[in-house]
Amino acid sequence: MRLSAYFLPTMKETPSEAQIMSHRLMLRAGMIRQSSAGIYSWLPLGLKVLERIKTIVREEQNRAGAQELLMPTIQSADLWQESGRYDDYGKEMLRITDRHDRNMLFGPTNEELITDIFRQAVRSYKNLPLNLYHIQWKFRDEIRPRFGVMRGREFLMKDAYSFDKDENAARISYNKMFAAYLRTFRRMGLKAIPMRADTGPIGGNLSHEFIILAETGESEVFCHQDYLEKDVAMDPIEDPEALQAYVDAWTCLYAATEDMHDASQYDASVPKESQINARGIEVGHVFYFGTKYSEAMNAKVSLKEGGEAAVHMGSYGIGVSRLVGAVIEACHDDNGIIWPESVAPFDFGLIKLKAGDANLDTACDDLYCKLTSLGWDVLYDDRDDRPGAKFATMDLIGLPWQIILGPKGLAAGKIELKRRVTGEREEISIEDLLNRFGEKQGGA
Ligand code: 5CA
Repeated sequence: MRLSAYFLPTMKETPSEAQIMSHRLMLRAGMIRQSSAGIYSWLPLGLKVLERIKTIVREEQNRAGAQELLMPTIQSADLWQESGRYDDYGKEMLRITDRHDRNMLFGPTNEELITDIFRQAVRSYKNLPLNLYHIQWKFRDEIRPRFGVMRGREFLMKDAYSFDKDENAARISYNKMFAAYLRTFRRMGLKAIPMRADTGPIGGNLSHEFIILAETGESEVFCHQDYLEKDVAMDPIEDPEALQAYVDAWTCLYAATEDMHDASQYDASVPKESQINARGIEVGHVFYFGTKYSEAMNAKVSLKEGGEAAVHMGSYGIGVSRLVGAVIEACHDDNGIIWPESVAPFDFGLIKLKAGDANLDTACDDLYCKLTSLGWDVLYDDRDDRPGAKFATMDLIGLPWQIILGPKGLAAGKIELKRRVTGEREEISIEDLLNRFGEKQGGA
């Protein structure tokens, strides 16, 4: 993409309404614009990051055996009346009436709708286990939307729902999602810690929040410092016992959110020097709630041993749009964003230092074409602007690699390659650059 033609409305000034770094940087880097409180438009650069995060989430859900579908944003109130949550959900639910005066709502979550889809189609234990997910916009009329996309009113969520014949089988589904979540966040360059958590309006008694430690996080959390070094298994673990052992190894240390923090257990079981009391961002939340919805909504399957029983369910959320902010909170410096390669909106920023130099134009255009044809996504700053302004824009938008090419370098056959995360610079020939990066490899 040529920057001269790209819609990238960056801002030099720090927007006064933004209190935390990720919100400021998303506005300044031209990623989002607020349309009303807690509701945002995603501009091209922001949308690219959102899409890359979605892709990682989707790949890991599929790898864990979940199947993607797409449910609507607008739901009928009837199903929520059946589960009893229509009244319980209170003012956070955006209620709508259609032209026939029917009660509708903008979905804050989808337990009811998915249970309805399930009960219409599945009657037998033979069709289990089943895990269905979608990546869809949600609306929650938060009292205090803030911090940009971190606590929005409209936000993008991945929500998965598992159906199993009994509690043991449901535990396997829970564990699979648990392991998939660790992999998902790791692929985005994040260190997420699973913490025992309250279940709130979703219900149930087994639940973990996945938390990224950050000073600006909204949750107060407590954990053993060994979590900071713990390894994530990147390959799915198929054997249920091995999977349970893996989850146990992750949860045997103490980690809990404020709501669940049991001071005596923490103080007794974790040596003082290993205790971390910090703030964090909740990027995912998994729940096992048994038959709460299946009983209320009569979602039953026939059993092998005869008779029938309500299915055991869990739900598994990832804050997809929140993650864009969370990655920035974890990866930035004074000059701007520092994207991990896996979620960066472009792989390279190519800076042409001078406009109106025919040789330089040809060399830059040629390098841009070559990198692009090798599969790399390149943002080519071909504008007629000061070098200082170009450097500042590239640092602000945080692409992993900057390639800087000017008339002097070209005469010596060299480009400058800068790595955004370390600031390291090196001079190499165009040929060496192309050999070093080669073709872009896809996937994990
Ligand atoms: N039905 C369950 C699991 S699918 C559920 O709704 N869980 S949740 O309420 O914990 O939300 C899932 C994830 O969505 C959270 O972990 C968080 O990362 C994200 N999220 C929740 N509320 C917001 C919000 N107001 N703005 C941005 N992201 C949010």
